[in-house]
This record gives sequence, C-alpha cells and structure tokens, in this order.
Amino acid sequence: MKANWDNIDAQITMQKESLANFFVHYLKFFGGKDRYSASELDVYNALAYTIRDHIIEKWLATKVLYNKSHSKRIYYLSMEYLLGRLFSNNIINLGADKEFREGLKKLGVDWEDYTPWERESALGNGGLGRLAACFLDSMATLNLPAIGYGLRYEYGIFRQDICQGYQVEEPDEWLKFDNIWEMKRIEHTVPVHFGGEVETYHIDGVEKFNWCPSYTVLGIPYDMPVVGYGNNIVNTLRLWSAKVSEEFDLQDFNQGNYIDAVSEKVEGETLTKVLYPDDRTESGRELRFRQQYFFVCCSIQDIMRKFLKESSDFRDFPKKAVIQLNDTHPSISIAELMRILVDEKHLPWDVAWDITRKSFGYTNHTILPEALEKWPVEFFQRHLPRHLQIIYKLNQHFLQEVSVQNPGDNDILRRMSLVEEYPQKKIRMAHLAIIGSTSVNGVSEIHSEILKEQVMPDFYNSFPHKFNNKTNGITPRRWLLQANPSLAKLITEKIGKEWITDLSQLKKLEKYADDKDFRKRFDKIKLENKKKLAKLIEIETGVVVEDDAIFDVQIKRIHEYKRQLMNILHVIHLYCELRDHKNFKDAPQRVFLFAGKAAPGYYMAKMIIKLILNVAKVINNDELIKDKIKVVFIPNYKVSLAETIIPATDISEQISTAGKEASGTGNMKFALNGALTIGTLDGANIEIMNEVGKENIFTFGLDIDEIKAKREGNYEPYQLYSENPNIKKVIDLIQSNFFSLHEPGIFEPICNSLLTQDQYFVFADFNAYMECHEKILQEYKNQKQWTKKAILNVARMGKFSSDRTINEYAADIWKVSPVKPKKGK
Ligand code: CJB
Repeated sequence: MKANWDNIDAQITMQKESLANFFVHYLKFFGGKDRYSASELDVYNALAYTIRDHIIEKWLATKVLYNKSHSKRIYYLSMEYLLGRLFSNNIINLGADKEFREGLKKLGVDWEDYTPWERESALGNGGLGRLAACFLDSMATLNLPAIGYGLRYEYGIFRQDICQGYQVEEPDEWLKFDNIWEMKRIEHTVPVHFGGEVETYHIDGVEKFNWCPSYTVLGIPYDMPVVGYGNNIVNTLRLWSAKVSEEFDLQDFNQGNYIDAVSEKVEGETLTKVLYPDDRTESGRELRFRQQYFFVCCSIQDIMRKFLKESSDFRDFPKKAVIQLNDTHPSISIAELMRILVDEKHLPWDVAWDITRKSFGYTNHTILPEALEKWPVEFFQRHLPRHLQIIYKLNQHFLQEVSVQNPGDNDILRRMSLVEEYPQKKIRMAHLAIIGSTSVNGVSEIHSEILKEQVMPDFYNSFPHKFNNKTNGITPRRWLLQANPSLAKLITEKIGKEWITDLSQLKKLEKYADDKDFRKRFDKIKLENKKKLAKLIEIETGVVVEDDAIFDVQIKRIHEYKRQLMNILHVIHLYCELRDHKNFKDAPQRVFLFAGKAAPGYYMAKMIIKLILNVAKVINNDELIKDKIKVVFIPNYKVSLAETIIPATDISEQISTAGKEASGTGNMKFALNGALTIGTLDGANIEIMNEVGKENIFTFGLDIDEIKAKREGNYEPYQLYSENPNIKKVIDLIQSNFFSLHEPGIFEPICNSLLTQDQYFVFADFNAYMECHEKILQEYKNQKQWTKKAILNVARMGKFSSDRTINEYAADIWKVSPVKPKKGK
C-alpha cells in the first residue's frame, strides 16, 4: 500500500486542550511511568518531549520553506556553543508559555518547577561560545537560512568544585541522561581521513595529487533545533560525534590485531570526548588539532552535499553558501575546501582559490598573542600531509604577490608568511584565515581598530576592503525576557512587546526614568531578584547576605587581564578601611560576588580563586566589621547561574586592562538588566558608554594609548607599591599571611608577579579604581538618581541586541536576506 502523504503531512498543531494528553502519553509510553513511579526527572522528560513535538512540526516546515526558496545558506562554524538550558527558552520562543501553563493546570503540573532537571548544555568556555549561542537565536528569529556546525563533546566544560579553597575539576556528564533536544542523523554520517601520504600522478601532463590516508574516523551528526522567537522558524545546530568505522575495526580484528583494533577505536572516538577547557593557549595540543580537522572535514562535506542538491557548477558555490569562521579554530576549512575542489573535483587551482576566497568570512575574537593559533608543521605532516602541501602552495602564490607590491622588502615577506620559521616551524592560522576570506571582522569598534592598526597592519594595508567591524550583541530573549520576567513584563506593559524583536524600542522607556511610580516598580523588581540571589548564595556557599545589600558582581572566566585580582585587592582595601575607621553607621552592606572558571593548567588564575576564597573566609567571619562587606565566590559558573545573578546586580565589574578585552558581552547583559557599569575604556564598554551617556556609567583607569605608553616606557610597579600607602597596606597584609595563616607563603607568586612585573597594570589603575568606587558609593546613596540611571541604561541598550549584529553580518558580509513564507500560506 502506498503511503498517503497528504494525510501524513497534516500538521498536529499545538492546542491547549491536547497538551495534557501528550504529556500523559510520553510519561506512560516513553517513560513507562505512572503516578506511583514517576520521578521529577520523568515529569521533566515528558514535558520536554511534549514541547519537542511542536518544535518538530515547525522544524520540518522550515526545511521545506528554505528548500523552496533556493536561498543562499549561512554556515556558522564554531568549535564552541554555550547554549545553557533549552527547555524554557524553547517554550518562550515558541510563544507557548501561557498555553503550556494553562494546558497542564488540570494535572497540577507547572512546567517552571521542572526546569532544574534539565542538564545544561555547556559546550564552550566563555564569551566566544555564548556569542555563538546568541547568534543562533538571532539567526532563527530573523528568518535567516542558517545552520550552525559544531562538535558534540561527550564532556562539556568541566564542573568546578571548590575543595579547601582550591578549584577542582570534575567531568561534566551532560549526556548521562537522554538529551531530548538532539536527533541522531545516522544517514548523514561522513568519513574523515587522517595521516598517510600523498601520491603524485599526471593527467594530460597536469600534476595531480592523491592523498592515501592511514586511518578513517566517522562523523555522526546530531541535530538540535534552534527555535526562532515568534516566527515559526526552527533552524538547525548540527553537532558531530566521532566514531570509528566498524568495517575498519573488523579488518584488523580478523587479522588477529585485537589490541591494535581496540586502541585505534578508542583513539578515534576520543576525538569528540572532551572540550578543551582553555581557550587561550595552543601549545602542543595535537588532539585539539585533530579535533579541528575532524570538525571542519565533517562540516565541509555536509555543506558540499547540500550544495550539490542545488547545482553541479562549483562556480556557483559562493552564490549558494557562505561560511563564517568563529575565530581561527575552524580555519583549516580553507585548505580543506581547496583540497576538495582541486583534488576531488579537478578544478584548476586559480578557479578553486577564487571560489574559496569568496565563500569564507573570518571573525577575530582576541588579540592576546598567546591565543593566536599557530600549528606546528609536524602536526600537519603527521595528520594532514596534503593540506600542508596546499598551504605551502597558497603561501608561495601569496608571497609572490606581496613581493611584487613591496619589491626588495624581505621583512614584510617574513611577517606576512603563512609559515613562521623560528623557533619552530608553524602555520599561522590567522594569516590563512585572512587570505582565504572575503571579510575579516573584529567584535567591537576599538578591537577592530586595534586589529587593523596594531595586530595585522600589513594585511590591512594589502586588503583594506576586507577589514570591518561587527560589534557583538546578546539575545534579548534569553537575557531579558527569560532571565528577568518581571522586568520584561513591566517593560511590555509600558511600551508593548515589540522590544523583544526590536530592542531599539527600549528607547521609549526613557521617559519613565522621571516617573516615580515606574521607578518604584523597577526598584521592587530589583529587590525581588536580589532576594532570589541571596537565597542562591546561601544554598551554594553557606554565606548569608542581606536582601537589600549592594550587589557588586564580577562573573566571567578567571584571567589576569580581566583583573579579578584588582577587584579583590580593592575589597581588602575596603576591609582595612572598615577595621581602621570603624565608621560604618548607616552604610549599606556591600556584597562582592565573584564566579568563574580557571583553565585547569593556568596556575595564576587558580591562585586568584584561592585568594578570593581565603579573603572571603576572613572578611565574612570578622565580627569587627559588622557584616558591612561580604565576599562570595559561587562555584561552577554557568549560563543558568548568570541568569539568576545578572538581574539582581547593582554594579557590573568590567575592569579589564584597556586593549585586552576584545568586546565583552557580560557587560551588555548587566546594563540591559539595569546594573550600572564600573569599567575601563576597553572593548564594548566604550560603545556602551557612548549609548548610555557618560553620566550613566562609571569609567576609570588608563586608556589604550596610556597603557601602550606605560608598556613601552619603563613601568615600575614596585615604585607604585612603595609610594602608594593603599597598595602597600594591601600587599603587606597578604604577604603577612593574614589570609593564609595555615598555608604561609601561598600567595607569594601573586604578590611577586605584581611587584616585579604587573603585566596587566593593576597597580597603575588601583587608585583610579578606588576613587571610582568611592564615587559609586556616594551616588548609590541617592536612590532616586541611581534608579533613574539604571532605567536609562536599560532604555539605551537597544544597539546591543544580537539581532542588530546579525543583521549587519547578513547585509554586509553574507549578503543573505530573510526567508519568509509567502503571504496566505
Ligand atoms: N573570546 O571567549 C573567547 N575565547 C577566545 O578564544 C577568544 C575570545 C571572547 O570572545 C567574546 C565574543 O566575541 C568577546 O566578547 C571577548 O572579549 C573575548 O575574550
């Protein structure tokens, strides 16, 4: 009998009345549970399956819509996605929260009670991965035909435990239970080859290359739906998982090489075992190199397969596909696409290069020299011999062009080469990404300028047209609508709900800064959010804080350039002041809250955590200061924690050394939720200042030029220490082991590094930071003014929606327009 597709295609639309039936169906027939045996996890699973059905309907329809449109596709390649929990986000984006609540009422089930049962998806380290997640949300919401590609790490970013004040890493077993949001697509499995050698042969006198790899791994795709907000669009995030092919395995098996077969299998499958928990240092990590190629190879094959459904003329490729590289991590794609076009599709080199260059865009996210990827040539020789040949040939052609433009200048050839010769021969991945892309962008205005003027001036001079800026943004769906529902509701009540998809509408709130009633409601919401945070702090750390304290927050990866150290030194200074002057009559309590993970091999970052925790212990238990300061370090920072902390924050600490933070996106989340920023003139802080107005943000410290001058001059931190009594007191107290009685000397490396080098200019900015905090405290006393400023911050954050960022990428780089269903369909 033939299937009747007209009937099968009929959509099962979500109806309030049928939700309870769906839920019971899943609980019983998927979970095998009833009222006696169902756990809270079973209820969560049944709820998630129920909502998933409705997502799948829209997912299928979106695919049909995109296929019919024949539009150019956007392929976003990122090694990291920090998605966070998806259950509530999906319900909210579907616009189904009310239906869901009401539809399940008769069962007495409130979906919001079950959100903690979802294992968080944390396949990223920090800003870069979270940005990719915000971009997915915006691309879906803007009807852009985009696919995200990534890796399905079995273990995401480690769980951070604290043991005796030290960070301890535990594996993140996020796949231990079912992952309801993924679907295995076994039919799109692809092979990925490694190693071996390259043979040369000739056809009609033309030299050809045949890569004979030594082993093969399979890439299995798992698709996750990306639900657009209120537009019935569901895009796809495709994550690759590595598996060793069975035939390959069996061959060795039959020849009696049991151990070899098994160890090859383990080797192959370790490829996607774990996310590298350090985003800044690259040295010697061969597995990471292989992970990158595995990712790239799977994704490019998939992109090719999709392209070939549309056209067989590869010259059309750039008209049908644009591939955005999220940092250099996937930049081997450029050599891989060349290899496919030249070796497999037999296109002439120049034609292949033209196609390749037109198809890629590259986003740079950092100028920290240690984070600019360079892979040893020997890694290429061992694992990707053909790609190495291709890179060498690209380099040869490229340097020829450079030399024609700069006759006799050998130094420029050395600087621009794709190959670094000393001390070890390495491939400079950023150089490959720049020459192989049509667009090179930074992530804030200042960062893009630094990139052009200081980091890549030679490339900028050669290809000025490629360089552009795309200031980062955040999705208002997760970071306001979902994280701060009460504030979102108040805003909607006053200005309507258009802000959710057009954040510039928030401007309309400006007039409410002078409205007493509005300010009262705004303050009340902040207080409620603080109460929730205070509870969480007590549960997570045992520290009791007052609900109406000033919450001063620094949450982000722990890194010296982000200067958590300056923050905690300042806290120690305040503590000394309190002890010395005991003048704290009606001062409000100040809670200094920290959270963030340190890369497991980053000694200094780990010692900074230890210092914060030790200082916290002393201060929180010192009765002399009458609880006027509390210091809190919440372990295991993650997206869901940020969602609780940010809406409760008064003061947002964005205090990186000027020139070091490419953009920052936490800064945007806080300001959008009505926190006032204390910040340096770095990254997107500058643009936030320009938007909210100088009087509504607290900036301090050396700017980029001043830092540069200090670095080039002879900066003497020891002199600052001897001359500045505030700094001296704090450092002396640490060195006296006041915070490390039982582990004397443990903070010596921190003090030493500050006194002898102070690479990140903590001492140089200390006074300015201190004075800025004094100003903040004064201003906080005037609650009316403070709230006014907070409201103006919210009202003026429109620019920082990731919808704006993505619209710019789509218009300027990708040249892709939204795909919308034809009216009446
Ligand atoms: N960033 O999170 C990372 N990892 C890297 O390896 C390099 C940069 C961050 O990317 C964010 C998104 O663009 C930026 O906001 C942030 O400043 C940068 O440090």
